[in-house]
Amino acid sequence: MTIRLGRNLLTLTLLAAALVVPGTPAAAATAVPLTGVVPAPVSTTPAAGVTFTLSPTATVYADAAATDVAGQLAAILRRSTGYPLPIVLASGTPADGIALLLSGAPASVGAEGYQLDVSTSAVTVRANQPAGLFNGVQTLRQVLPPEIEAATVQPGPWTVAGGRIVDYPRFAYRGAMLDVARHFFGVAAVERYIDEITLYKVNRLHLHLSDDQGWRLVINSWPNLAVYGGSTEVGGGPGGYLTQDDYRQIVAYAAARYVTIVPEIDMPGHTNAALASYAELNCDGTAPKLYTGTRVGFSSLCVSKEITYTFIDQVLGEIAALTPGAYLHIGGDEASSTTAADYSTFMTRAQQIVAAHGKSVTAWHDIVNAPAQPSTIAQYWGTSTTNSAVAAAAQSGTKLVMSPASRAYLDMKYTRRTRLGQTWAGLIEVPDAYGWDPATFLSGVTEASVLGVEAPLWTETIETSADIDYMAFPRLPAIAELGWSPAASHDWTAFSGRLGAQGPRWRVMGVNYYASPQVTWQ
Ligand code: TNX
Repeated sequence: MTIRLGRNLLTLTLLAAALVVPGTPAAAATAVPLTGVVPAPVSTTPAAGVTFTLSPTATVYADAAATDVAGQLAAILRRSTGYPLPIVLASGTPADGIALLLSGAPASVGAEGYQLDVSTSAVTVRANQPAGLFNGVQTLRQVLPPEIEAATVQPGPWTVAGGRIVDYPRFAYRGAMLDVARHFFGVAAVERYIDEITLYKVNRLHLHLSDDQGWRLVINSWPNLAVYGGSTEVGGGPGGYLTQDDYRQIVAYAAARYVTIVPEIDMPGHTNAALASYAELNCDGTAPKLYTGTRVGFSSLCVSKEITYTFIDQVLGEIAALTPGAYLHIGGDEASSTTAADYSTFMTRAQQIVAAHGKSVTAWHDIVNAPAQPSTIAQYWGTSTTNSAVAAAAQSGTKLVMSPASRAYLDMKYTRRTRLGQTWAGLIEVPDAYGWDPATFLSGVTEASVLGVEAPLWTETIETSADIDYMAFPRLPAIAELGWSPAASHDWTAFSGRLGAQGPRWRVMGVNYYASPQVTWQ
C-alpha cells in the first residue's frame, strides 16, 4: 500500500511552474563530481560512467519517520525543478526516484551519519536516525547542480554522478554562535542562519542573548530586561528582543533541522543591560545608563546580594522551561570587574541553579578559574595553544568545545582591508580558519576531552544578514569541516578545491560571501 502526501503542495508547485515566464535565460545545469562535498565525507566511491537524472515524474519515497526530512528535500527540489515530486511512504529499496530510508545503513554511521547510493535509476539515502537522513540530504543537495538551490524554475538537467558515500561525524558538537545582543537579529535572520549552517552539518546554534548593550529575550518575571534593556544596541540603534513565542519558534525551526539551541545569558560580567533595567541588581542600588559602546569588562552583577541569585534563578528557570536542549550557557567571560573570590562564589552558585533546573552548564573557559561541576563544558576562546588551567581542567575531566579566537572567531577581519570585524585576535584568512586540529590545538589536551568545535560570530560591527554571510562564508564551512570530517582527510589543497565549488551555490542562494583570493572559485 502506498499513501500519497502533500496534494496541496503539489498543486501549488504545478501552478508556480506554470507561472514561470517562458524564455527566461538560465544557465544549463552541469553534473558535479561526487567528490566535491563540504565537509569531506568519510568515504566516497564514484561509479565511473553512472549518472542519475531526476525525471519530471520522479517520486520521493520515505519511511514514515522520514516524511519531514523528505518534505524539506522536496520543497527545495520543487522550487528549482518545477517537478511535483510527490512524497510516497515506502520502506524498501526503490526502483526509481529518490528514497530516504531508516533501514540498511551501516551501524558505523551512528545517529548522525548516512549512506548515499546513486545508481542510474535511483538515489537512496539510508540512515539509522532521521538526523542522519537530514545530513544525507545536505550532501545530496551539494552533488546536484548548483541551480538546484534556485528560488525559481531552472532548465536542468538534474543529474547526480553515480557512486556511494558513507559518512558520519568526527565530533558530536559542531556549533555556530550568533551574538544577537551587540546588534539585534530577529527570528527571520536567525532562521536564515540556521538554514546556512545546516548546509554544512552544523548541529548546535549558540545564541548570545544578553550583553552590556542589550537584553534580547523576554523574561516574564523581570519584564524590564527586554523592554528597557533591549531598547538599544551598539551604535545606539533601536535594538529589539525576542518574545518567548519567537524563541519557541526558533527552537522548533532548529529542531526540525536537527540543531540544538544553546541559549547564553552572560554573567556575572557583560550585564550592563540587566543592571540598567533593575537598580536593585547593583551593589550601590543605582542603575547605570544603557550602554552602546564596545568596551568589555566593566559590568558585574552584585555577588554579595541575595536578589542576584533570585534573579538568575528566575531568568534561567524561564529559559530552561523554553529550551529542550540539555545545556544552558552562563558566559562567565571577561569578568574583570569581579574579584577572583567573588567570581568563584558566583559561578559556583550559578552552576547549582542551572542544575536545579535540570540542565547542565556550558561557560566560556574562564570558568576553570572557579570550581567547575563535572558536567560543565568549558568553551575555549583563547588565542594561545597553551593554557595550563584549561589543560589541568581537561585532565581532571572537564570537556571542551574549541573556539580559539585566532582561528574560529568569525568576527575577525580576513585581511586589513576587510570592512567589517575586529583584529584583536589577529587576521583570519580562510587557510587560518581551516589550518588547525581541534583535538591537538591546546597542549596537554587530547581528543578524548574535546566535544567539538564552535565558530562564534560577535556582532559589534555586524548589522545585517548580508554582514553575517560575509563573515561566515567561507570560514564557517571551514570550521564545520574540522568538526565533521576525519582528521586524515585534512588537506588545504583538496579543501580549497571543494570550497571553490560552493561559490556557484552561494551565488544562486544569495549568500554574500568573501571571495578569498586564497581559494580558486568556480
Ligand atoms: C571577546 S570571546 C568577547 C566578546 C567580544 C569578542 C569580540 C569572549 C568570550 N568575549 O565579548 O564580543 O571578544 O571579538
